[in-house]
Parts: sequence; structure tokens; C-alpha cells
Amino acid sequence: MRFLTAGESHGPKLLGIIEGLPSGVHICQETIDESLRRRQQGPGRGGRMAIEQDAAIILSGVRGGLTTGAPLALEIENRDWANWREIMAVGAEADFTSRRVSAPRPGHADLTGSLKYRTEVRNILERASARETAMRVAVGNVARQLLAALGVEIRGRVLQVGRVKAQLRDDAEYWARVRASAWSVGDAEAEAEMSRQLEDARREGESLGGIMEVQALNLPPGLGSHAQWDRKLDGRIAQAVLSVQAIKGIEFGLGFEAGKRPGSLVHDPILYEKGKGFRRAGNRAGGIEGGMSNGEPILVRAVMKPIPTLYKPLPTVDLETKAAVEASVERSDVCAVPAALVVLENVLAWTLAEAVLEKFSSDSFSELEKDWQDYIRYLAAQ
Ligand code: EPS
Repeated sequence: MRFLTAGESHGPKLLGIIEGLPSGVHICQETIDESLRRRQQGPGRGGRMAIEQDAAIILSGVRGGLTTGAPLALEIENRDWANWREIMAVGAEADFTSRRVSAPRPGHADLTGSLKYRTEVRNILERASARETAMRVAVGNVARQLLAALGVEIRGRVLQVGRVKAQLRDDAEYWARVRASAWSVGDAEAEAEMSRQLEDARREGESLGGIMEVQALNLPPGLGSHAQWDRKLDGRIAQAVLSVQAIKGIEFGLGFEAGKRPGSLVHDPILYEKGKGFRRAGNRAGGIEGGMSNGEPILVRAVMKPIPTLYKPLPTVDLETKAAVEASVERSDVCAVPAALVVLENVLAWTLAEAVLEKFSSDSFSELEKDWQDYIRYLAAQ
């Protein structure tokens, strides 16, 4: 299975094409739209989110609510395009003078992109923009619906925003609070502190990053492979996660903490129960060993840097005059960590669904489900 996206932040639409889905998967457009709505929310979002009402239109590959096995094409409208028609026009009438960016923002693709492609900064930032993550969520949500039909659950939480850390628990009531929380944390005190910190950052022209965790539950062991570098599941998840705008680091399970402990306090002892098969005494590995899922929940943590557009801009150099100036200020978000969490949940779903379709028979959902159930029975009978 593979996908491509296209579209500029202020162009008419975002497009996505998914190829390689089995036939017979239930796809609910409302579920995609719900994930798009979640991505738009969060306390630190900027002015653009008041303009957009993201909704995905399925153009092909689904009939009567079921995938047909043909490419599934999606589009999301950019309502803001109406304000950018002249600037973004395809023809010779395009306006290259309005909203021209000549002071590249440190931390953004602006400078390096314009040097590499020998073009003006707007041509770079329009595509580098995190607006593209709207389509990544829609595409990932299709994969997430496939996984959900097999009983796989994906969930996420925000662990830290700026200097504020959330208290963590793992019970049903806590997870319901995480889902209901604007910050995606199940800790009211941290939530209030995060909101205070946000207002300070807004006042000071600052932006804020944070740390998120995504989890995948009910996956069998054996997704991915130890046999070749580009089939290792952790490597593939890392590539997908790090490709999301502003994500700078990833950990699985214990993560960097593993480098500080002796081996006996890192690896998870193996247990066996007749009729149920093998399991682990803990999950410090984060559900992946040897490039393969090991049957425990997959635990992925990622860090998002603060968004590079600062209302209190950093020093930069004007591309034309070479004079020292302040960086351009494009409208932006003060903090998009809860939105990035939604992106990561759906990006993880994509990579896991890909690995599922490689392990099991994948032309039709009925074959996939049968193969999956046979494998679960085989594992239990060990
Ligand atoms: C975003 C849309 C963008 C930004 C943001 C995320 O829209 P605009 O540029 O019109 O404000 O709000 O992207 C960035 C901050 C960035 O640096 O890429 C979205 O849809 O999520």
C-alpha cells in the first residue's frame, strides 16, 4: 500500500491518493471528518483554523461504503484559497509581489528550500506548511478504519508542553479524560498550567513545542521483519513520524532511558501460558523487538519543536539586500502539540496497516480477516 499527497497551503485543495487497499473495507467519511476536526482544535491554534472547516471528499475507490480495491482518492478544500487566488494563480496572471517573503524564518524550510530549488520562498513554504498534515490525517484515518475492523485500537496523549509535564495513569477513566481534554492530557492541574503558559507565550510572541505518546493496542507479533533494513517496523514508524512537520525525535518504550540502565533492567522477560501462548512480563521494549512487533502494545513517543514562525522574530538576512533583518511573520499557531498528536495517531495507523497488509493476504478484507484469525489461533496454540 502506498500514498501520495499534493497541494499548497493556500492553493485550492489538498489531494491524496491511496493505492493497494483491499476491497471490502468499510470506510466512513464521517469518521475521517471527525479526525480532521480534532486536528483543527487545541488551545494554541492560530487564525487559519477559524477559516477552515476541514472535510474529506472521497472521489474514487469506495462504493456503497466499501472499498473496491481501486485507488482511493481524497480531496480537502482550502477555504482560505478564496483570499489567495491572485497570489496562487496557476497562469501568468499570478501576483508575485503581494505577500512576498524575503526574510526567511530560522527553523523553517524557507532558506534552504529557496536555495535548493532556486525559487522564491513562498513556493517553498506553501508546500512545507503543516497544512499538508490535514491530508496525512485523512489518508491515515482510512488505514485506521481498516485496523479498527481487525480490533486494533490507536490512542494518544500529550505528555508535556513546554515546561509543563502531565501526570500519567492508565485506567479507563483517565483515558476518557484524555479524549475529552483540549490539551489531550488527563490531568486537570497540568491542563490549567499549560493554558497559563500558552497565554504567556502568546503575549511574549513565543511558540511552544511538546512531547506526545501514541499507542497501538491488540496487534499480533510478527509485523515488520528482522531480515532487511527497510522492513524493520521501528525504522518504518520512525521514518513516518519524523516526516511530520516539526517532529525532531522519537523513542520506543523506554527509549533513551535504555542507554542508562543495565540490560537486566531493559529487556522484558518472556512468559508462557498454555492455551494463550507467549507474552512479556512488561513492555519496556515498546512492543517492538528485532524490527518486529512482539504482541505487546506499540508505544511511540515523539517531540515537536516550537513552530518557527515567531511574532517576536529572530534575526535573519534579507535574501535580496543581504541586510540583517527580522524574520518574516506569517500567521501561525502559538502551540500545535494537541493537533500534532492527532497527526501522529493517524500516521502510525498508516505504517501499521501497511505492515498488516504485507504479513496477511490483502486483496480483500474477507481474506485478510480469515488469515489474521488463523494466525491468532496458531499463536494461541503454541
Ligand atoms: C496549518 C495551516 C497553516 C498554519 C500552520 C498549520 O496555515 P496559514 O499558513 O494559512 O496560517 O496555520 O502551519 C504552520 C504554522 C507552519 O509553519 O507550517 C494547518 O492547517 O494545520
